[in-house]
Amino acid sequence: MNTADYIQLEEKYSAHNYHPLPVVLCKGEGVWVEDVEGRRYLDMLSAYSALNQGHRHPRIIQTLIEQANRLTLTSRAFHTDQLGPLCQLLCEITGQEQVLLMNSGAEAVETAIKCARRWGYTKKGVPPDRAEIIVCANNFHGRTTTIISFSTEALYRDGFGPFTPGFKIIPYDNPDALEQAINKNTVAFLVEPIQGEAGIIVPRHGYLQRARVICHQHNILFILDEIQTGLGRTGRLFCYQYEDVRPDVLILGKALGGGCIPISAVLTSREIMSVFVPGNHGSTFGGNPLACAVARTAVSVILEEKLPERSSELGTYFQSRLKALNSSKVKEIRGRGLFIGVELKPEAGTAREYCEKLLRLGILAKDTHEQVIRFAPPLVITREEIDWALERIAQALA
Ligand code: IF1
Repeated sequence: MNTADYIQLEEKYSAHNYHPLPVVLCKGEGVWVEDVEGRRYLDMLSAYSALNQGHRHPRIIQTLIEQANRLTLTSRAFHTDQLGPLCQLLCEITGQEQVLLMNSGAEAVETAIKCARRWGYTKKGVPPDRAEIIVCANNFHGRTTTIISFSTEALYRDGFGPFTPGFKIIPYDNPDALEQAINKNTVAFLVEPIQGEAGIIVPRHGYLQRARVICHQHNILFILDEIQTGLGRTGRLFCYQYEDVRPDVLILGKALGGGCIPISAVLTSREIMSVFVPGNHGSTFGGNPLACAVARTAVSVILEEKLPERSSELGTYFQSRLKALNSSKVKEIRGRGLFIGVELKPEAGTAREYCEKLLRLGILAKDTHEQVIRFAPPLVITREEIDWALERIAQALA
């Protein structure tokens, strides 16, 4: 079968909830992937930052195989020798006290929402069923019915109601709006440190710090969704470290699974986590030993290979070289570390067209919001590989 055959098969038998670029991948190693025709591509999407360690990192695959040969799944009806060590490691690197493991990012966000609501009722004294959570316009936190209830993107919501109440939407990067939106029933502020799907929107420096202080003053939980920005992507282990603030509740996912297995986590204090008691929350696969083992190696690869530092250094280099292209097609280049958005001028055409051009030149990148090309390669990328990409990006933007 060739590219057209595989695409046709997907068209026929897979739901059409995506519009992938026309390439059929079958192999990956490091920053490179190969399609069924034997063509090679530099992956500059990294599965939306789930591949920070690159494709099939040897240490991660070794752990995967070893653990697969020992124990894969028990459910949480029993203890395992993998859950505790991972939770300990995650607490050590975040300064949090306890962890609740789930599978997907959306599930972890749901878990954080449930945590905040129950904290509001049991610790803050909010009257039953009145808890409110403040979120930002243009957020992306996942696709469950509750999470899309507070999305501002029609595409994610249309036809999926009725929606879950209890959310208040304010503009992003606006601490005054946060302060004004708070009332006695507010239990939390849920926010991305950089808005990814919205088009790599970097808030002004000091935003997180101010939001953190406001949350503290009003006794509401400051919840950071670092599912995409976390684990090295933006040039720090966690994006919040740019402002030296620690969230009350931290949500991780994506790269925690080392690019090969879904696993997500909610981290918080012992006090806040105590809202969860046996039976009131859980998941069959959450915290399974296979995912825990992989996550432990996934994190230690990030630390030992200094991937946040790499992201910072190479991200600065990549961004400055992109700016130096001085392309007349480009309106703005922004981002932090290797989390970069190139916004095209409306008259230059859509980002999708440029991603198709880049694909033909051997680069995988993905458009977001019509006009933004997102560049977020695995953090193991080298300067030479960035130079290789830049030549082709220059061609595409010429
Ligand atoms: C898709 C976007 C990125 C996330 C943040 C939670 C989740 C995500 C900050 C949910 C997931 C993914 C989902 C993926 C595409 C991708 C995405 F374009 F849709 F918005 F990365 F920018 N919080 N983002 O970015 O995590 O449940 O998916 O594990 O196709 O929906 P999940």
